[in-house]
Amino acid sequence: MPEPLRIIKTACPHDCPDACSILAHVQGDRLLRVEGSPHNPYTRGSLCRKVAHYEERVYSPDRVLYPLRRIGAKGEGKWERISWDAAIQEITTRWKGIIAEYGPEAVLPYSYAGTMGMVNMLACEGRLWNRMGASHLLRTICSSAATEGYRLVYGPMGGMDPEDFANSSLIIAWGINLSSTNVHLMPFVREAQAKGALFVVIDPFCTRTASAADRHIAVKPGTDAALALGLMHVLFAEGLHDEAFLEAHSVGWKELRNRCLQYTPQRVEEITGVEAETIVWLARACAERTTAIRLGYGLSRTAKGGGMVRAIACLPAVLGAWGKPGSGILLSASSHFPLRYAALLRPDLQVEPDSQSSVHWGRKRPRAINMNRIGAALLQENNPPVKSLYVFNCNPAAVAPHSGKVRQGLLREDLFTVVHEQMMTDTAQLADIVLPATTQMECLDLLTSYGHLYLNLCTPAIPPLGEARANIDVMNQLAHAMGYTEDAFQQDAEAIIRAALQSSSPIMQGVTYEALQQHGFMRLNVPSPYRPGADGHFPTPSGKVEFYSERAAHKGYDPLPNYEPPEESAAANPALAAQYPVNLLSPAAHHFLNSSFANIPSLQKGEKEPRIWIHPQDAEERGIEEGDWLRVWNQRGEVRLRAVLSRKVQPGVAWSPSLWWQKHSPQGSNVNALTSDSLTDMGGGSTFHTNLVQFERLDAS
Ligand SMILES: Nc1nc2c(c(=O)[nH]1)N[C@H]1C(S)=C(S)[C@@H](COP(=O)(O)OP(=O)(O)OC[C@H]3O[C@@H](n4cnc5c(=O)[nH]c(N)nc54)[C@H](O)[C@@H]3O)O[C@H]1N2
Ligand SMILES: Nc1nc2c(c(=O)[nH]1)N[C@H]1C(S)=C(S)[C@@H](COP(=O)(O)OP(=O)(O)OC[C@H]3O[C@@H](n4cnc5c(=O)[nH]c(N)nc54)[C@H](O)[C@@H]3O)O[C@H]1N2
Ligand SMILES: [Mo]
Repeated sequence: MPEPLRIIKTACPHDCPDACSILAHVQGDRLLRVEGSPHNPYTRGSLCRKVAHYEERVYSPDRVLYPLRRIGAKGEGKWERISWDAAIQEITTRWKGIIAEYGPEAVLPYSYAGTMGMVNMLACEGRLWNRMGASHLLRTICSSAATEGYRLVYGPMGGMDPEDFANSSLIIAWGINLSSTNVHLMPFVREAQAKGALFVVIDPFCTRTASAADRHIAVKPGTDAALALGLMHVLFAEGLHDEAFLEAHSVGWKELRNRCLQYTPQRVEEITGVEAETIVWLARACAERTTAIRLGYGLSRTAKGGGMVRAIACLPAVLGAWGKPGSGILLSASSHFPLRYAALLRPDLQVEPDSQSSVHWGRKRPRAINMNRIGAALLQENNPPVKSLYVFNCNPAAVAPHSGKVRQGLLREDLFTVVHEQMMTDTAQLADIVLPATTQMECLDLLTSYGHLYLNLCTPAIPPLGEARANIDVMNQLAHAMGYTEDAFQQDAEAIIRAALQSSSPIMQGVTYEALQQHGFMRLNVPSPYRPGADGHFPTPSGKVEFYSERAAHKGYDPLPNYEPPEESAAANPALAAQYPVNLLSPAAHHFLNSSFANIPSLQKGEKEPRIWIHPQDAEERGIEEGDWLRVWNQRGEVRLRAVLSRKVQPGVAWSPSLWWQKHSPQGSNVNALTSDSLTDMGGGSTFHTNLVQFERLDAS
């Protein structure tokens, strides 16, 4: 008798705004297939290309199934299998030695959002490391610039309900490639379009999303703040602003109006490459229609990315759009979820560094290390040096900028690196100890979302493969072996989820562990559609929308939104641009999720090869033809990419969907060999898209 088929309600915790509800089909211990849950009103039963065949990832030959200890040279790929007990013993013995000699800050946890589970991401970022007094990682690689820019204007206010986009008559996807990175919003865009809405995409590249839009506005990279100020110039000049709203609910709108005087459509055309007529047209359309802006994190990964987001974020307020049907802006929904975050992170476990060891570094709090500067930190920090790195939920060798430095740092003989991973990634390859991690099909977790208003419970569908363990279980074991006896380290995933759900907020009313188990997902207890900002209150210090910001002035920023060119651009550094004349963008690939899925053969087939889109004019100047292999380089490094000649990209701009693993890339380098580890204007964010390069045919030199 074959074992009966079971269907388990679970969800996708990968780093994506859509956080889909999933039905997992299981027979015995085997995951047969997954399908989107038809019951979730936002994700509506469909799954993206990447997750639709999740069984390929779960049973990938790259899965790490047992703890491994390095036996060859670093990076050589020679391992011996060891037991979990031996691994935990070895790691904690090394840590105790390092802590005795250098203090706990010589240990650095390094993680991002491989899973976005509240337990296996968030709880694992706090607890153990707080108790240890380890160095604190600033998790800035993705959203910190955008978050800071947005919050200067609105404070921590969640954006529009994505389901309300169906009620818009103008939708602007600004610096976001919805058809690849937020696919479940597209049906709502289509629904609006069917009712007569206009769909506009603002992106330097004609993406899949732009190809499906009514209008594509090809802005020059890094200039969107000027475009936003130009649009507001037209709104103010033509009296299309909502003066009653601005008077009652904002600070500094007249100062903003004065600032916008400098941004005439003609001047903005010169800066952005967008025709003055288009700017006037779009401003008027925004005023005439109910306008929803879906603002991407993508565009904020530029040197002035925080300022760009800040300027764009002002638009719906100038229009008086908040609280009206189908109107407003959505950058992130995260702030809508009022969980008890302290129950996850446990900041109360924090100890002062001094009390931990004889080594005194003169600080009250553990030192902070920006994750974008991991290469520099590994090579240069000496107060104390980073002696041990514990990596989970992240693949820094492939995803962090200026990867030449990152690799050099990871190759340090005296660095003790532990990588807890599902796959033998580029980073795991460089570890001293690799620990096997469960996938979401094998462990329990709770999910919020940065793109919608539903909580999901990830329920394990199958037992862990091999000896894989969930992050939280490993953290607890490490804590015990370190001799930490606090109750926190006795809590398993379920106990932590229950604690996080104990919120007094009315928005969480009825959302219990049992209810989540029963339904799989639950909407926050808010009206449908939910219209934040409708009460005219904004969670800033003044309670109003802040165009003029004292907080910004206090931090040393311009108190008003403004446009500045990135330092690494033709406008600011013509000498550098003469040497490296092309701005290379390396945004999300359709078939990969950052570097996740980039080892799955069927998805590699979709992405074909590491490629670069260049304009025919740039190709002709260099004698390049379609399909040629190119050498692409700058002062930071060099990569090989296959040329695609296309007018989808502007002259002087190139586009390379990311990220391939280093080990699958020609000469072992992906685009991050070229990207810069300098930080954004605010938020300490990454600047992947501010990246001047030169290229030639591979056989040209
Ligand atoms: N398929 C897929 N989905 C993903 C991901 C993935 O890797 N693959 N990654 C996930 C993660 S971690 C995140 S943070 C999100 C990111 O999702 P998005 O916010 O969509 O980020 P990107 O694709 O990096 O960039 C979006 C667009 O910004 C454009 N862009 C670059 N510079 C500028 C600029 O100066 N101005 C303007 N207007 N546009 C600019 C790029 O051309 C690109 O088309 O997606 C998530 N979803
Ligand atoms: N050039 C360029 N670089 C970029 C970007 C870009 O647009 N261009 N995008 C940037 C952005 S937006 C982001 S968010 C970062 C993302 O960078 P990362 O956070 O490193 O994301 P991934 O590459 O998806 O790698 C996540 C890893 O976590 C592992 N993992 C998943 N679940 C678990 C788990 O439960 N436990 C453990 N231990 N491991 C798990 C996966 O197998 C995977 O190897 O990359 C950044 N890098
Ligand atoms: Mo991200």
